[in-house]
This record gives sequence, structure tokens and C-alpha cells, in this order.
Amino acid sequence: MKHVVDLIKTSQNIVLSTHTQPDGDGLGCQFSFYWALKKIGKRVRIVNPDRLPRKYLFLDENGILETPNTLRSSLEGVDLVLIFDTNDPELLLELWNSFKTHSKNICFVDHHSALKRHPLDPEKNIIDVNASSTGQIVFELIKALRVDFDSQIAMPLYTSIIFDTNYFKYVRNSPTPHLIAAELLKHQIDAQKVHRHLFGNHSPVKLKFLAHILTNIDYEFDGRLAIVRVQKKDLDRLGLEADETRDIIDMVMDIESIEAAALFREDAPSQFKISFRSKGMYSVSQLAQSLGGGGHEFASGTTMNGTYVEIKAKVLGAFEKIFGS
Ligand SMILES: [Mn+2]
Repeated sequence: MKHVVDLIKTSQNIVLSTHTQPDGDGLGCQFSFYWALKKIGKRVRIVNPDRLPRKYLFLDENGILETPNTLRSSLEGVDLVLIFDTNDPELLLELWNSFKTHSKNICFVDHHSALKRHPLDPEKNIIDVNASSTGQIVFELIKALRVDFDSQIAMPLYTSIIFDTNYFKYVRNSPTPHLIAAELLKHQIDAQKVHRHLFGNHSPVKLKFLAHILTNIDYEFDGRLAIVRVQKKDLDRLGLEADETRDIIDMVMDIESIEAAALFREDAPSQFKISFRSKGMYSVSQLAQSLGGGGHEFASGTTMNGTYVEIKAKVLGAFEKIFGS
């Protein structure tokens, strides 16, 4: 952490970014760190590959976030880019090239397994696979910078922790997420509001959509693997964002009899984002990497091109290695 802390201290123009199709963890880290860096006089920008999904608008009441289409000024002269919640440059899309061209330094701050296809210098980046959220690492980073927490800094970070632990469901048997959340709650956060935005914002249409998806789950390997398919035509017909599908796989994982799940989301014709979850008996990190993606031991994903039938066959082939023996 020391290298990154020193870099932050000596940098004046800092850009904060996160992966495409952003989630509550990466976004929470960005907004928290934005206000922390502002407090110590840095010039900070939040620049992401994608705009904010609807449910996260509450984090950006000031309209700070920029995307490649809405840049307020060029990215020239940036001293440091900090990238939260991924260590995969491909997930920055075309922004990665802009950052490489314009920034003196780029550091990843993340809790996903380091990728074999993009090795990182562990001295110059912060990768902690034991952290339950990237927010947990950012909490330590803010403390190391000796910035005092206030509600503006604490609320987004609380969002990170609540989101990535799914309300403390995935705490990796560590007291740390609870301890950090308790620390953050001392700073006048409207926790109920955060919970409502993250988990209580379904529309009637979304519930209808869920009913359809959950009715059509496929089971493979004697019911040990659940397969969920989300078709673009259904999202389009109902006017739902892709982000609205993010919580489905966690609902499916609540089925007691399954050991793992895969969700296929069609983002464009013949282009799928596939999410993998495991209850802990089998790792899905290597499985995702073998299919061109990455992630955590028990929560990972990839994107693949081809028809649903072709891609499903490839994914089942990869699961065969886990379940087949
Ligand atoms: Mn995360």
C-alpha cells in the first residue's frame, strides 16, 4: 500500500475509474475516494467507461461522473489514474488506451484474483483477494492518507461494503466488514436510504421479469448447476437496464440443492456476458479464466461471442471438468 499512498501524496491531478458495467462496490469506492481526495486539495475526476445505472444515481447528486462521451476536458496531464474493483484492462474498454497515453501512473486497487494474462507488479498495485469488497481496501487507503471521515466520504464506502457483501451475506467469516460498517455509520449516514437504493428499488415490471426468468431455470449435472438465460428482447420489451439482471444470480444461489450457477445475459446479438457463482465447494475463478474472463474464487464472469447454444455447450464443457469426475 505504501507505494500507492506515496503516489497519491505526490500527485495533483488524479482520475478515478472502475470497470465497464459498474457496480456498487467500484462506484462506492470512487465517490468515497473523490471526496477524500478533495478534502486534501487534490484535483480529482471520476471517469468511467459507462454512465451510472439507475439505482446508483443517489451516489452522484452533483453530476461528477464523466464518460468518454461526456468528458468535460481532455485527459492530458493526469498524474495518476486509480482503477477500482478490477485488474483487467479490457474492462476499461477504450478508456484504457486514453489512460495509458495521458497518465504518468496507473494503479489498480482491487480484490479480484490477479489475471494470468495481465500480470501486475504487486508492489505498485493493491490487490487483496481476502478483502470482502474493494471498499474495505479503500477504507484502509483513506486512513493511511490520514483523511478524516465525514458523511460524504463514509456513505459511498458504506454502499461498497453493503453491496459487495450482499448485506453481510458474504463476509468470508471475517469481522472486518461489520467493523468497518460500524465505523462508517458513526458519520451520519442514512443507511436505510442506501439499503433501499441497493436492494429495495424493484419496479413492478422488474418483478414480472424475475417471475419469467425464475420460471425458466435449467438444471444440469443432476441439479447441481442452475443455468439462467436472460434474453435482450425481454429487457428491451420491458425497458429494463442490463444492470437490473445483476441480482438474479444471487437469488438463484438461494436454491438449497444447487452447488453452482451460471447466468447468460445477451448484451447484443451473439454476444453474452456470463456470470458464475459457486457455494464454495468448487472454484469458478479458473473456470472463468479458461473462458477468457476472471473474478473471485466463488463469483466470476466472462464475455463470449456466439449463439446461445454454442456458448452454453462451451460453458457446460468447462463445468464438466468440475462436476464430471
Ligand atoms: Mn467488488
